[in-house]
Amino acid sequence: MNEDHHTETIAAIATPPGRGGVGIVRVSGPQAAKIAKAILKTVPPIKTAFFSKFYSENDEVLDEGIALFFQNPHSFTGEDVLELQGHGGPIILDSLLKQVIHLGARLARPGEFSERAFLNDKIDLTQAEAVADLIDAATEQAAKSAVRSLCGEFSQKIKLLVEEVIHLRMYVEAAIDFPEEEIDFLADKFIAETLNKIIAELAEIRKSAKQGAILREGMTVVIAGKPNVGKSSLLNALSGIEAAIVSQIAGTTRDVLKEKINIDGMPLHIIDTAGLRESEDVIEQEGIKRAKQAIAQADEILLLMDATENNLSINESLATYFKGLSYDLAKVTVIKNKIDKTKFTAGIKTENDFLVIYLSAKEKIGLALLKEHLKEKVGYQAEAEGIFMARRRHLEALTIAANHLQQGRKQLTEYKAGDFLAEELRLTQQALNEITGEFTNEDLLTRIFSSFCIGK
Ligand SMILES: Nc1nc2c(ncn2[C@@H]2O[C@H](COP(=O)(O)OP(=O)(O)OP(=O)(O)O)[C@@H](O)[C@H]2O)c(=O)[nH]1
Ligand SMILES: [Mg+2]
Repeated sequence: MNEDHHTETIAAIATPPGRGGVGIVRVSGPQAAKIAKAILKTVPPIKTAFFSKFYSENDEVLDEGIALFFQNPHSFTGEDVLELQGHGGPIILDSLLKQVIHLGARLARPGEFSERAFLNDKIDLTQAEAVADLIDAATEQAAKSAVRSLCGEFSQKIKLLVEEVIHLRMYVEAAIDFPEEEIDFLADKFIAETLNKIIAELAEIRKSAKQGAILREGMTVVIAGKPNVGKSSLLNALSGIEAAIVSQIAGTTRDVLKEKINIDGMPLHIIDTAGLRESEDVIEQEGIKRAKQAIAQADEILLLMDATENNLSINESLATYFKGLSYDLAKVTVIKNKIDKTKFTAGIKTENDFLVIYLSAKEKIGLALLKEHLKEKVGYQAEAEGIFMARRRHLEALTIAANHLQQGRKQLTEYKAGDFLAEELRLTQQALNEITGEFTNEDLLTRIFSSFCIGK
């Protein structure tokens, strides 16, 4: 972070653009009091609604309204903060902002108020992210979980876990310092038990965080398979609109098509792709290349097959169509489509260790089964309490932490290697600290805060 940030005073219009009853200009930094004095002719009493005229530099009245002054460190950013609540017209607010900038503030970057709050230890990173998530929340449940994160529920859980990891790490490191006692020390049940307890707690947190991420971002479900099996028909059936072109010509879809759907409040991004086959057509080749990229990045993969045909087995199909692709087999659900033209009825079966759903995209038979399956697979619970808003970045850090703990357990139980266990615990701690921002690089901070809106 550039150190100047702390000495510069920043300002922005904090209310949305357009007309409204009230419009707010927010100012934060060491010059806030001086700016208040120029615009209001006095510094308002701290944390008190102060009705006043807002003056321009030539003593013209720009507007009148409520001014609020917060003195550092007792403000959102931890700095002196001035809020001018005037009337919500774009021209008035612009001229007020211009005046504030003329008096020595500069325009805030997106998320800069939250960034300062973070840098001044008023909030941690998950809380700062929750501010943005709350503003962006698209459903009531998403908003509720963002509030939980904002109030620090998520961070608190992470911090407690970090405490436990540190405690265990110190215990193990103490053992390493006395090598002659190490063997016995590692056989000590306390270490194994504590480690298992931490692993179980982390698993719980991951479950809740995953729910939060599902709500916030929506999982990506890719429909893939050879041409003409009904991929685009399935996208249309799930989204309820004729989003994709359907035809009996193999190779109809070339682009990657994305539709956002909602199953009982669970957002999902459904992606239709070009049929996978060897093709001489350059456009189709490009479509297939993009289809493969989508498959590699998918959270869930629906391998679509034509139930009226019976040439390739599931394993052969995967080997043929997903050749050269890296994907997780656990993500794959097989769909046998077009059952209306067969003797099959809608249903879910297990075949060769794969879940297979029989349905008809065209006749809309068995779609409810697929939707239920997706909810279950993603682990979505519409009524779950205690979910906190989480982002992909948090899930990734939690996964890294979990992997280090597993490695640590292996070092302990299989190799009796205390020093390696200690190292795994250190890496676990580091991954967890990245979530709250105790240990975070600057790039990440810039990325996070620049996605915020201005005035936050
Ligand atoms: N009878 C029947 N026909 C279907 C069903 N689903 C799709 N079709 C038909 O199968 C043909 C191909 O459907 P699409 O949805 O275009 O197939 P696709 O997999 O997207 O094909 P490409 O984009 O070429 O890869 C069309 O004629 C559809 O009407 C189904 O459930 N039953
Ligand atoms: Mg298609």
